[in-house]
Amino acid sequence: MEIGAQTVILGGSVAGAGPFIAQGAVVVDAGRILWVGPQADLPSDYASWDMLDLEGRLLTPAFIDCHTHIVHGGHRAREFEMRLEGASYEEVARAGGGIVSTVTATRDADEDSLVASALPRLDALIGEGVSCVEMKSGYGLDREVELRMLRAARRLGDLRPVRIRTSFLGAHATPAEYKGRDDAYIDEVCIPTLRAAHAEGLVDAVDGFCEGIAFNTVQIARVFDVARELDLPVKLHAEQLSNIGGCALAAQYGALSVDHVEYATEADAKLLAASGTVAVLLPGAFYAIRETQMPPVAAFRAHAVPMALATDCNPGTSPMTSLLLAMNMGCTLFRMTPDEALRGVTEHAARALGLTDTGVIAPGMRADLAIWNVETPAELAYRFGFNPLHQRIFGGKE
Ligand code: DI6
Ligand code: FE
Repeated sequence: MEIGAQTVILGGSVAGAGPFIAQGAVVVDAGRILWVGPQADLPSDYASWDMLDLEGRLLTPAFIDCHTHIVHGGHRAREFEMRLEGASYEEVARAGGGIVSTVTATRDADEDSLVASALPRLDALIGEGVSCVEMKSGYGLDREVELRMLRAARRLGDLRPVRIRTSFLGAHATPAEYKGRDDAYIDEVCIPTLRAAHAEGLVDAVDGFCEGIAFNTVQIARVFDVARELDLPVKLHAEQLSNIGGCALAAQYGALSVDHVEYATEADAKLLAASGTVAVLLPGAFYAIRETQMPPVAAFRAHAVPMALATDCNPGTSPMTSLLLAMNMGCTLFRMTPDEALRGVTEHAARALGLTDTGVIAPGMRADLAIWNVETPAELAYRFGFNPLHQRIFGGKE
């Protein structure tokens, strides 16, 4: 199916435009959505425009993967085997594996090979209707390689029709050369590198890993203070393995999102609701490390905390490149509804990135759309290991 600059999409159902529309129409003009509603109400002015017939298919906003570490060197299949032999994620990390082993592999990779190794992962996401991918640094942990990762992320956006948002994650782990000197790492490397990356236009948001095996709230706050000074939004890996106050800190800084949040409490949910922070649930990591603590989905729901879903695509705890699978896991493992899962990879994922022009089908929004070989939104979350994408539309183009 061809799509012209001025096109009316009709003949199927539409989700992600407010209430589900069983027989809907969407008018696209120059890459933007001009009109959406029931087909029966379509204004006659558009009668002469190009038509794209859904032939009964479902139209949704294109998907957004709002949390990935897709740029990285190497893989950690050996660590996977170690965990199968009984080691925990924390034990592997303390034994010099974990994040730090990917740091070695990433430092050994030049920019071209970082781009080349990330491309198939990015293509897998795009092949499932993804129009926007967040990518973090955090496996360089020195100035040169953190910048290299962010430059590679930007280049990926030039190589493919996809929007890239970058997050600076210098506060991901302390590298071997600073072992035992976490504060010195934050002050001497992380913060100056953030300033340099920002000066080069490489940073859309600032992230951190707030955890017993990573950084405490005082250290993260020092990084967030610099983000504030640079007028950059913040987000935080919080409450993944324990609760050390990450959500409360993030809420205090008006964070776009807190991510993982298995160990968040109802009190955290209240704070997040008040600060308008999105809870990004990452069921791939939950599954891969066989976590048993469930994120407080009922509390998030009760307090109207928006929930997003993402792949957390990374070589250690979530070597996953499927948002459709994340949707299924969000429902099966976390008891989200299929409707919450769909909003989690569209509307709320956009919000977790601070994007206001995508993620919903509404007049004025970018025409980032996905057409699926299914009849109902629930089918997207229900199957797993199956890709029903028919066509992806990015900024009004196929
Ligand atoms: N939490 C995660 O799940 C990833 N990073 C983080 O802060 C794991 C990263 C890794 O193990 O390489
Ligand atoms: Fe992560």
